[in-house]
Amino acid sequence: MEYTQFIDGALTTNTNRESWVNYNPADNNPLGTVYQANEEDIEAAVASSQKAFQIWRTRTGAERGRVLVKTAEILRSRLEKIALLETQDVGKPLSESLVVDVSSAADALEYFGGMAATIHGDFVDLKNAFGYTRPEPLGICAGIGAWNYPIQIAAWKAAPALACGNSMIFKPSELTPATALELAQAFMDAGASPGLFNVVQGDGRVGAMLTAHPGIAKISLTGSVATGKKIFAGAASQLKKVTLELGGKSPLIVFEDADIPNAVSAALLANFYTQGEVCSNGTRVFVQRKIYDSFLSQLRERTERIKVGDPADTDTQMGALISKAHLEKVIGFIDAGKAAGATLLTGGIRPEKDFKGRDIRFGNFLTPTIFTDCEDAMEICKEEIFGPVLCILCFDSEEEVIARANDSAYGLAAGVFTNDIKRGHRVIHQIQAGTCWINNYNITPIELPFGGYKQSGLGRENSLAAIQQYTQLKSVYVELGNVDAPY
Ligand code: TXE
Repeated sequence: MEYTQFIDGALTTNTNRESWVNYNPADNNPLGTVYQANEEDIEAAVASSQKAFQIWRTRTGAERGRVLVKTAEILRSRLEKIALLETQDVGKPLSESLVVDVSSAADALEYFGGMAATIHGDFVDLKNAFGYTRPEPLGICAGIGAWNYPIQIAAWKAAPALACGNSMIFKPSELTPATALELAQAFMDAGASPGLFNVVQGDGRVGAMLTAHPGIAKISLTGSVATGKKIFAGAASQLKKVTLELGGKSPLIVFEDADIPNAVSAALLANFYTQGEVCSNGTRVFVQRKIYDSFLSQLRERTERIKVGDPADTDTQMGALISKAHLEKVIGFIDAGKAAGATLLTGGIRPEKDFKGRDIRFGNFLTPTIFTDCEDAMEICKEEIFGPVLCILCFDSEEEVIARANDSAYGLAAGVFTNDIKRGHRVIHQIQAGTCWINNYNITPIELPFGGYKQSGLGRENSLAAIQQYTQLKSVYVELGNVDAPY
């Protein structure tokens, strides 16, 4: 397989570029070669995107919406193929990619496709005059993606951008080049103009080229806080608009009156789904002292039942981490946790056989890990690990847990489990986080905004809030009388 650029409606064939091998995390066998976009590719992508933008901006919202909805239909018709590509690229179980990744991408296209015709301004009656506003497109928007949800991230950026009349150049993570190309092809098959959604491959250097390019009006990143800060700084010289969906170390708070089986389910999903490689994960699980022992015994028992193994087997519940380097990084955090005095209750093992006895020693596998005897100041409780590592912490009072939950530079997400309706809302209103759940976790319907407070990002994806991220507002005053001048 050759992962090249997708520019002006087709895959490019020029492969005399810097390149690297793309590996399957499940066995580290090569899947193909990725070709890094060069300056020439970036210029071609910008020229093609500009041409498409000039056509697309004249389309009505209804016309734009039809293309987005058709693209969603095409993605759904190719669900099995794209889900398998995602599983091979990311290492996530097919049982996830068949249910979440492609569907969430299609949901975004349908949601913003349906909204496109309703994007309008306001009318204001004034004294002997009137005013109106126009939400206008920005131009070429660049999307830069992370490796944990490649096609979902690409669609969560492309759908609102295109619904608002922009064109997009998207750069997937250098570790997951495959499914952005599938989305590009689906747009073409849905009747989009060539260049409306271009894909360039590459690492941070290509991302930096997109950020610096004067022909690109906006950057939308999904990635780490460190990268978000680099892009924010790079965009500053041109006051370029940015949306930043970054990392987190989010609290999941379980009060003594919570439904414990449900709270345990949420803690498992918030730490081990997609091998724990989810930015909004609730990796600091705060449990009220009275139920701590019963919660922990149920959590441990169910964690040790999780089926770790071949991601391509639909019975598998947890697959392989994205790369050897990332696996080593996560193991480094586990070693640091032990050295700091936390107790490794279960997990943290590199299994040689999976739950069906298959040899998985060549893949990036790690058994789901729980640390107890944690302290808030420990590195494993402060830093984002981005792997299957759960830190459980005990608390006594509501005031105490709110203060501890907020004691973080991050502010992406938060969850609260309680059957006291007043307490649930009272607590969640005091948590400094942008994306919150009461009695569930990590449910992200397109209808709700997704994004963080503090260093977890800027702006929002999904919901009506995304429209403001991809338009600029013009106000127009219309005089019905004369100009009243004192001169
Ligand atoms: O991020 P990286 P990764 C976060 C998650 C974790 C990280 C893991 O919390 O911290 O992403 O993903 C490009 N200029 N989220 O390792 O390294 C790079 O090529 C421009 C949060 O991929 O930051 C890649 O395409 N671009 C998220 C992208 O940035 C640059 C959900 C991200 O790379 C660049 C998923 C530069 N200087 C993961 N350097 C959320 N909040 O939704 C790198 N890139």
